[in-house]
Amino acid sequence: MKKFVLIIICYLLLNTSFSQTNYQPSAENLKSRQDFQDRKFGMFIHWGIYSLLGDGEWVMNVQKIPYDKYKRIANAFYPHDFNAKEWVKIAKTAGMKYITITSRHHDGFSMFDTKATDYDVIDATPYKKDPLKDLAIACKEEGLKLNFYYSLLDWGRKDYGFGKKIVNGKPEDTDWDSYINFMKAQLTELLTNYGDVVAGIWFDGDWERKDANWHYDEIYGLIHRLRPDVMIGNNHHTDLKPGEDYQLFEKDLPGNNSHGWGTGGVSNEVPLETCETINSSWGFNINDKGYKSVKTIIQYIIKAAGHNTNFLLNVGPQADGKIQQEFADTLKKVGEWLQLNGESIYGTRGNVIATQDWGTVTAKEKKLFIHILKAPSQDFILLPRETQKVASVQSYSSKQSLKWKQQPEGIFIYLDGITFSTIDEIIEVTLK
Ligand code: JFZ
Repeated sequence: MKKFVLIIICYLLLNTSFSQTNYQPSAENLKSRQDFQDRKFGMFIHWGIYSLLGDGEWVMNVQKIPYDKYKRIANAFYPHDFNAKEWVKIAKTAGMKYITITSRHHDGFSMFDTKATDYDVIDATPYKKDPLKDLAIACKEEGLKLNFYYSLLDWGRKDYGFGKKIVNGKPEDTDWDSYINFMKAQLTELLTNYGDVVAGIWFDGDWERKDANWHYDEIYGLIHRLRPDVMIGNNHHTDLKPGEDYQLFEKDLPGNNSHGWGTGGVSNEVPLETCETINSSWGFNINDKGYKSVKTIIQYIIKAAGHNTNFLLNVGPQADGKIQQEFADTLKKVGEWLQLNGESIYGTRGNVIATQDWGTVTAKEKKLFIHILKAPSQDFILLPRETQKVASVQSYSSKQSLKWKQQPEGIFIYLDGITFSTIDEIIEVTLK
């Protein structure tokens, strides 16, 4: 009897401590959050069998390709030019400190070795190797962290029941529990087979069925039980849910909601991340020539940092495994800028002042980095409400001292003699 009571107590304890409703992040998790914020800039990778069709990761849905036909392309997936070390080198040269890659997108195809389905890179392609394994090893070697994008939405599986009506939190006439269990099995694999280089799970697809019961309590609980340090993010475009460790934004700076997708507020409890495409597509698109300029990308990194937000820049590699040259060239130039100016980005925190017409500010210890992205109309700038006393002000590039005065309304910095660089003129303020 005593034994029985003990078992019951243990069971209750276990269950309550992993319930996500009153989720308290572990010490390891809090450490991961700091580390994540220090890393600032990451590479997003959308890569799957859809890459073969060169029309983005939504091709099956957009071109209305029946699932049974779409599945056949897996047999042609053989990325003979894939080299994880090359990808990591491109990311590292760009100054990126982590990678987030699609482990399974909405087409439901698993780009990793999974026992939970045969519709995966090992069983369904002639390649028969796990690219995520190689990537994990290469990231580990080079000091990058690896996050897995994981789609909740699945266009093909019967138990998901794409298009079915949701009744009482479940799609009608399907085995929803089976789908939830399938995801749990896969997430367990992703969190146990790739080592401690894995730092986060990036969920997507929730928005497809807002009224479904996704069993987040169990799913998030499972992740935190297996790996308390792993950060959970979810691209659901609403308020942060219990158990989530970072908040995701898509093609937008937090709070702007410029495309009207975001209905939630911006959390001030957890790290933030926003993602954007390097051209106009996530998955490889052979016709997409909308390449973003080096300037646009660098200024995005800066604005995001000023918003206390990480920037996740996407590339969609080709089906042969190559990241196209146009992307690599741009990334190299971004990396050259970060080589010179990374001190004003990595390890900093933002939200020092509200974004100004001329730019933004990042901060680290006793330093403020003023990023002037657009020459101001007057010959001075005002940093509102800085109460700490200033020790010195200088141009970051020339180290030339600048005149300043500190008044109740803020710090006035005079810009005489500054020639504005086209990307970012950095002014370094040292506080006492
Ligand atoms: C989602 C995916 O559908 C897309 O393929 C890509 O992976 C991106 C990073 O994330 O994109 C979305 C998700 C939701 C909306 C728009 C794009 N939405 O709610 O309008």
